[in-house]
Amino acid sequence: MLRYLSAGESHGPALTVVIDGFPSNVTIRKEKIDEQLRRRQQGYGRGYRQQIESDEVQVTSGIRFGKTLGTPITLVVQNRDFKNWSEKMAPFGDKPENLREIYRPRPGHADLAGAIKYDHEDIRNVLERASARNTATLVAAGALARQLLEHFGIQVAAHVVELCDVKAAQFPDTLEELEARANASPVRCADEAAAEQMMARIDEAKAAGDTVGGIFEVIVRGCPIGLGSYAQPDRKLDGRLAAALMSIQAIKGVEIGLGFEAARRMGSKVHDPILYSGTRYVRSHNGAGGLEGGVTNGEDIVIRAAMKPISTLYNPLPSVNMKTKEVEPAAIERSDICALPAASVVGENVVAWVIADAFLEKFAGDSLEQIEDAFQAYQARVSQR
Ligand code: EPS
Repeated sequence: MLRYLSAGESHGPALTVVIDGFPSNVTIRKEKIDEQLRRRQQGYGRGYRQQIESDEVQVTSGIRFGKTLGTPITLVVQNRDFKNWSEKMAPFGDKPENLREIYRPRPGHADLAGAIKYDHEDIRNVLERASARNTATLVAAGALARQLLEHFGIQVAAHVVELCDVKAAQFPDTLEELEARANASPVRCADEAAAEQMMARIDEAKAAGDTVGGIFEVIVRGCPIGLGSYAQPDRKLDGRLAAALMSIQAIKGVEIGLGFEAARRMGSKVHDPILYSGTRYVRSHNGAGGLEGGVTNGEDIVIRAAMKPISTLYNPLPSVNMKTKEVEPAAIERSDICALPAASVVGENVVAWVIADAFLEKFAGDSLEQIEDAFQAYQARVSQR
């Protein structure tokens, strides 16, 4: 129903995303897209590139006078750095004579497999598209989705819970407070003491020519009961969320609710007793993370993703020169030391996209008005159960 295709190289002219299936008459504010793009650019541990970029969306189709038309929406984010790469990334013409090509794949990156798969000699042809720069398009698309979700009272927030071996221990009581503290933290961690230690780990990694990863958590509040379905494996919302998060660069694991911890406990310590508040069904805790049978159960969706450390090491691991087959240190490309805070913002927006997709599947309609009718009719039915 809701789908997108993205395109663009990290140092090419621009990144583009074309969105199809977005309903008409949804109010979209450009500032809200730019705000998400700005949040994604921040975070302690980012490299020099973010000082060059100042991401801003350009809308080239599908929105008129601040409202969606129901037609494909095209979002473009320019790469300011392209002015420094225009010859090295030129779509036409000959290769410059002094071009520095890359032959030493970085362990952990798509370099080796990509160069073999697509028959490239210069690994730059791989890394340009494999780059996490493309996450700007995911965020721009997610920023549209969350403006639709906000209209129906659905909020999405994310925060960093672990970085390397440092764990956040203190969590604020309310989602608003959690969000405010994460937004104010250079590592997007709501526990200030842990955040200090996390920054120290990033400094240590930087000094050692190394990198660090970690874990972020995304929370979705206000989802109606019944998004997703158990009817087919590919309609299960937990699987769709996990796939979307795993498709973000460097994400190696996803868990929902108790996640792996559920495997270590007896069933009685995992599942959430069902209570009735007088107006609706509620749970005494939320080990399921808001999803049972691949369907939302009305509680908060709680989902965590683990990010591996960035694979460009300034103190590189051994690799092989693909031209000479000699063992040599892996190539060093300008990079970040830690992009976990940025990844948490990407995760937030990617989750918003998947929830919006499931929402539009359940409350199908070509315009916002038709979706509102379907949503209200369903809410009325749910209140009778
Ligand atoms: C990235 C390498 C770095 C990051 C980049 C992702 O870029 P550069 O090589 O130009 O310094 O800054 O991330 C972004 C540009 C971004 O906007 O997130 C990589 O190899 O994945």
